[in-house]
Amino acid sequence: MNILLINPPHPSIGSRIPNEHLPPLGLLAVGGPLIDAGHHVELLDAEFGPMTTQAVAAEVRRRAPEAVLVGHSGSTSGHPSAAAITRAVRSVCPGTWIVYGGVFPTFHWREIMTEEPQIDVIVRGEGEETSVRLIEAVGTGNPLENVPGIAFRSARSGPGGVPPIRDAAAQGVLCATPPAPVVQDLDRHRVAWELIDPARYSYWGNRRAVVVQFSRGCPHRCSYCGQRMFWRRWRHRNPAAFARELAWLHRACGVEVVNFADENPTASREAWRAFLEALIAEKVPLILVGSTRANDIVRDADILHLYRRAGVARFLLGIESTDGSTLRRIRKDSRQETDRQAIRLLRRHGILSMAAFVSGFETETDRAYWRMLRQIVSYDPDQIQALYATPHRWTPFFRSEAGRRVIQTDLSRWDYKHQVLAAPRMPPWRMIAWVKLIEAVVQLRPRSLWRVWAHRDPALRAAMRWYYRIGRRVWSHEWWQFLFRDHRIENGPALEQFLGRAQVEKAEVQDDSDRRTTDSLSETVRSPCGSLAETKLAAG
Ligand code: B12
Ligand code: SF4
Repeated sequence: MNILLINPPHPSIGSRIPNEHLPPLGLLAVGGPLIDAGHHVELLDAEFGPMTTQAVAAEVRRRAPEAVLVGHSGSTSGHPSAAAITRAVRSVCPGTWIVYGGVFPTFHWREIMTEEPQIDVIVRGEGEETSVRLIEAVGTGNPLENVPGIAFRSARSGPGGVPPIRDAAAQGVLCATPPAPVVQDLDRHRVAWELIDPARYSYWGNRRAVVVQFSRGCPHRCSYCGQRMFWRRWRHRNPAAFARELAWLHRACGVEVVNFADENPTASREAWRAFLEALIAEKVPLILVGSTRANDIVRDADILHLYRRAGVARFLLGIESTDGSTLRRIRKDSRQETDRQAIRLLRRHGILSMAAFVSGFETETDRAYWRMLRQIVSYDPDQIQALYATPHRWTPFFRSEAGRRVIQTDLSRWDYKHQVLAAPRMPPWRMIAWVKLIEAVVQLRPRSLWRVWAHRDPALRAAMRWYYRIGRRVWSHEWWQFLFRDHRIENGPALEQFLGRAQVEKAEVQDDSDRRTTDSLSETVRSPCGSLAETKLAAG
């Protein structure tokens, strides 16, 4: 089959301010198995330009694929753009199958299938195996009911006396098959690197870059985190094979920077250490950047030299809050002292630390922000990233905030860089003023500036200058957006009214012995779609 993968342009600061793009790993991960199954696959990356919706539609018409597969990693805030593209594609290619996948559609399939009749199928969960089964069924005319992990409209009506759920366009019965199993062996499927021109993608100050995944998921249970709910179980790739792939990316494609997509690449000390040693043995001068937990850095104090030798240049640490009771409430499973120590250890080993903190978890008061500012300065990270608490429907945090008012109803602004929930004791202007003040103080204090000039590693000095250049633009852009672009509403809907009911109950049933998340994707449907009504439909 002729398949076109489309990466829609994302409106957020992360995509638009730096004039650099990273390859859409999610789509490439889906593309590899499809190519290996014998299909002809191409990629249209509309982030470049960015392409307008009309230009994307014209390009799709020109290429005339039999199926387009759309998805974006920045998935909640990317949804409006993805949906607009599917509408435009349908208007120019009435016969093309339109398939949509990713994290947000996985948990909002019911609403999306109802509101966007042009979308034929939503792939729920990981895309590698489901896409191959789906495209095979589409190509051979086999019933879609037999493909686990999808939602679609069936022409068939509900079984014996059960009222079917009909979509808005009344094209058929809305159907969801049982969840697909997680991809057990991450080495079984390959990423379709051949679909990109590596020279177009860069990061870290115009260095050729890719996104990769050593592991999926996370064994921890932070209440606000949607990612662990999506991937369900922590798994990792074969460390040696993964190191070989990175070395190949360097030697064959000229890749210099590797950005880890992992939620928690260091969850297993043994596996991570094996990877570091294998990569060191490959002798490739790669720059590795990623995110991990402060606890793991402290745990690995004795092997941090291996991190550095393998090329780790920066780790983002999700500090989230500097308040002990908030950390416990959001189940961060971390302590202030650990966060502080991790930053010190990284510095000692010549690795930059980026501390991410989140506004909106505590009762926002001037006193709380003042305390946060002093604490972050005392942590002394090299870089900080300020985010706003953004409730995903598939998290316990969403459930606990279900009655809170939404002040931002434009989903494209749900990108962690905009306040979306009302704070009972603080107006939005004061919240952004505190957030911007904290960013400015932490980045502009003499000690930070001194490091930019005097850090012993010239490569890290250059990387820090790059971050300051972007940061300066983002900082002023966010003020500009706040003052002149964003439309906040005062008496907005309650969270649950806006996004639908929480979908977290089953996901929270965990086996604490190994912290293996049960099937969070089964929120709605466990039985085949023929018996939809037997199941408890959590949403809508
Ligand atoms: C690397 C990264 C970035 C990079 C690069 C993005 C890129 N080009 O890939 C940068 C720094 C630019 C970035 C920016 C942003 N990011 Co970001 N980013 C990530 C990160 C760490 C990895 C993304 C990734 O490659 N994942 C691995 C791939 C394999 O997973 P996947 O994309 O979900 O794809 C799988 C399935 O979802 C499915 N699938 C996906 N698409 C499709 C499509 C079809 C048709 C099918 C069938 C299946 C399918 O199959 C794939 C394989 O199983 C994730 C966290 C994470 N671990 O995912 C955050 C993450 C995606 N980012 C996030 C956000 C919020 C943003 C920003 C909005 C931040 C900002 N304010 O600027 C922007 C958005 C712009 C953008 N370009 O994405 C959030 C999204 C939250 C949400 N659910 O909405 C995440 C999940 C972080 C988090 N912890 O919450 N990001
Ligand atoms: S440690 Fe990070 S990835 Fe893991 S559950 Fe917490 S926020 Fe999510």
